[in-house]
Amino acid sequence: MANDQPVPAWMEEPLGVIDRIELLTVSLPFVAPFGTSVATWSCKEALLVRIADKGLVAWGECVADPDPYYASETTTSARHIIRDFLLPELKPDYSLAQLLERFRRVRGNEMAKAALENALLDLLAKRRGLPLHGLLGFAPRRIMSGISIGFQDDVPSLLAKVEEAAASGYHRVKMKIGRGRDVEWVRAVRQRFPGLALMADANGDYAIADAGHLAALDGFALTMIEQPLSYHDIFLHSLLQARLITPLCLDESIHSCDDAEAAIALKSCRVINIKQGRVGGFLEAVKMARLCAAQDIPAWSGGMDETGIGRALNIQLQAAPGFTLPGDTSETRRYFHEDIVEPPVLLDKEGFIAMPQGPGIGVDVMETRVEKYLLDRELAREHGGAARQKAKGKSKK
Ligand code: OSB
Ligand code: MG
Repeated sequence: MANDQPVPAWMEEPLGVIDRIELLTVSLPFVAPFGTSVATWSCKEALLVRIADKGLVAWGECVADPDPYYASETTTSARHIIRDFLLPELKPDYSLAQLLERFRRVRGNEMAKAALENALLDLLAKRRGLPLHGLLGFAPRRIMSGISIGFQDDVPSLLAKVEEAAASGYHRVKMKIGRGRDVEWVRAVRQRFPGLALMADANGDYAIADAGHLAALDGFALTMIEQPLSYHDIFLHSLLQARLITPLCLDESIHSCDDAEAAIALKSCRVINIKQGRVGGFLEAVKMARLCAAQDIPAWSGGMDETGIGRALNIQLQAAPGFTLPGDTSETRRYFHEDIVEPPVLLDKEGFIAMPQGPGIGVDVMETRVEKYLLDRELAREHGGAARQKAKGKSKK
């Protein structure tokens, strides 16, 4: 790894022959639509990487949406990148470190890379019978919880959602904001919940010309404003941060540790939302958290409304040093009536979330439920057999 950390032995051992790799797309209906300034999603469509190897089954989840509204990658582009550019690099004599080095040739496409890297990490951890946090050498700990509340039709509905979240014990509440749905909505929540740890996420809805307008949010003691400006901007955020008292947090703009370093050096933000899927995987996310800690930048683990596979990974990740703030890790029932893993994520009496102790991601994938929500299944790699064969194509859409 970087930041001058010693490379662990398991990263340098050959990956060996892997029996079978499949790419599956599932679509799980949400309990309620999730509205943001960029899109409203009513189900979670996710690309899953399933690795079957000598009796073990390992999983990765790509955080891309089916559309390019939050980020440029999609479930379909990630499938293409994994199948046609990343999997061909996978050779039995390569170690994970060597493979990741090969992946650098593929520019961008962090979500695709993360899905495959994370599935391989799950496999490596399961081969050793260790939970992911244990593979990385981190002590288990219960993690803080946070909730991201999407747009609601009116202020009373928003207040009801916030009330419910506060009563459930979430350690902080995030509300979505956007043009025309900002100052008055935040004011209403703050007036009703004066002591609540509250933040707002704009998903890039504003321009630097809105700085004066955004300064009105300084009156509400928000813990931070997430990604007010464009999804690919770092510099203009530094101009905005200089004009606001409220700390800014970057989400969409950060794809790598280099981006984080640039943002910190430019004072574009005082907090970073680390989404392992957006930064190219678990290992880059661990590095980024370490970088943030070294620079006194609080960081937290974001979410992408993942199924239980990605959510489990986000929980394992928060054993790493540097995740000092509550993130977007919420209870399963917030998202799905039925998830594809067991057990579901639950808050304890103090609002914390336990870290699963089982091998790898630490939760069990219910394959009958994967089948139930399956849109597409493709055999991408089979040892000694034909690769790239369409094994199943259901169209439910
Ligand atoms: O901007 O953090 C975001 C969900 C999907 C895409 C982008 C974002 C979000 C969330 C919810 O805010 C995070 C979660 O609950 O997993
Ligand atoms: Mg965000």
